[in-house]
Amino acid sequence: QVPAGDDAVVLERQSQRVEPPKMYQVVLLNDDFTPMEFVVLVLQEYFNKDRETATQIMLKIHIEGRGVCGVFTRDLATTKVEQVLQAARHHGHPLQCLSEPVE
Ligand code: NFA
Repeated sequence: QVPAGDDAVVLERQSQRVEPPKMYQVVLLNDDFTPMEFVVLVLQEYFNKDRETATQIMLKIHIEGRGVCGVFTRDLATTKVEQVLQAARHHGHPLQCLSEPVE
């Protein structure tokens, strides 16, 4: 039996705090112009993939049209999208990147 008072307040605060955050997947889209090597480098640089995994993800995007590069909290997913789009623009590639809620 939990007595009413400060303990109950603390328990209630904790039950609110431990809800897992909504997660967002960052997706790369295929296009006909961005070099395969650039996509592999992006996956290594911004998504911490090793070269083999990056190559597999790039080929999946190339074949299926899109692919998930990573899953993040909302702010980090937004930052990843901005970083990828800025790098692509900087190099003159039309590579597209977006984030969307998981599930
Ligand atoms: N389809 C691009 C090409 O043939 C490669 C690519 C893969 C682009 C994944 C974008 C995403 N050069």
